[in-house]
Amino acid sequence: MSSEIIEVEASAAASGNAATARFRESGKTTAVETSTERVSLLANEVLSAVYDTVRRHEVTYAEFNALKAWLIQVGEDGEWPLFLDVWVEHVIEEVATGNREGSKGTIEGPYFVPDAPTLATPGTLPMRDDEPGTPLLLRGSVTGTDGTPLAGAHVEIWHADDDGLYSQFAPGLPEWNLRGIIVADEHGHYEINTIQPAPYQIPTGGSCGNLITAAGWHAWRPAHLHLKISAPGRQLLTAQLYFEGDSHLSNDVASAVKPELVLKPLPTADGTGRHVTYNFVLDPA
Ligand code: MBD
Ligand code: FE
Repeated sequence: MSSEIIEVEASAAASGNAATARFRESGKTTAVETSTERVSLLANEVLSAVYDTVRRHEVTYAEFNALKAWLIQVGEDGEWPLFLDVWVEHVIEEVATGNREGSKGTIEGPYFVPDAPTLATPGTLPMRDDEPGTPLLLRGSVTGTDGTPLAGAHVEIWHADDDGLYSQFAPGLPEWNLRGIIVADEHGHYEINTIQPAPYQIPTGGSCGNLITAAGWHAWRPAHLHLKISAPGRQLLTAQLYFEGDSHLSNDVASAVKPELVLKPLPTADGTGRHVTYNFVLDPA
């Protein structure tokens, strides 16, 4: 496994620009097939909502110009992925997955990187020798909604470290720190050793932070693990798991918490870490 240190400058613009570059590389923009009628309908409805707001609240030229300057800044900071994932993705995810019977998922967010190292189960995520944080053992099963154990399912996990930093989006971290793909065994069981992530503030030094400050909001997300669970013939499940007792469960800036996604870890027998079981159920493709 590579221990290359990826140098990313420690600023909101640097993490924003890294997220923008990752999005451009992701290929997510290539398969859009939307009719002119639908583009017109959606654009007109969004613009109508803007006109309503302007009329209802008598928005001034000064406010209009502040908006223009702010939108320009969002692009310069590379924060369109951050803005859209924090304030819009949750409703896209709700609509996209509303008819599923299997496990609940939630938003992906801006910090996924494909092609993480693959590990057999039980596996330990790549981490530094002195990685700070409480050890966490996450294990469970992956089955279909029909109850079939999904042998060889992929449990992909990525999360922030004890300082709330994601590898490849913050300076000085090994390339794949706290990122990996665990391959479930022949019974569909998986077991991952990692550390518990810290409560997390979205970057505050850029335009999204400016909006939060100007509006008197806060930048916190509850501590979370990001996951993508996949198996042939099943729908991809993109999820996050949270921790009972976190004070930001009820006021996540990204509105991405669901009660089904809250873990209740127990102390390990030796008292040094925590363990928890979580089972994933995948809908048919
Ligand atoms: C994150 O880590 C995150 O998960 C989301 C949704 C937005 C910003 C940073
Ligand atoms: Fe995150």
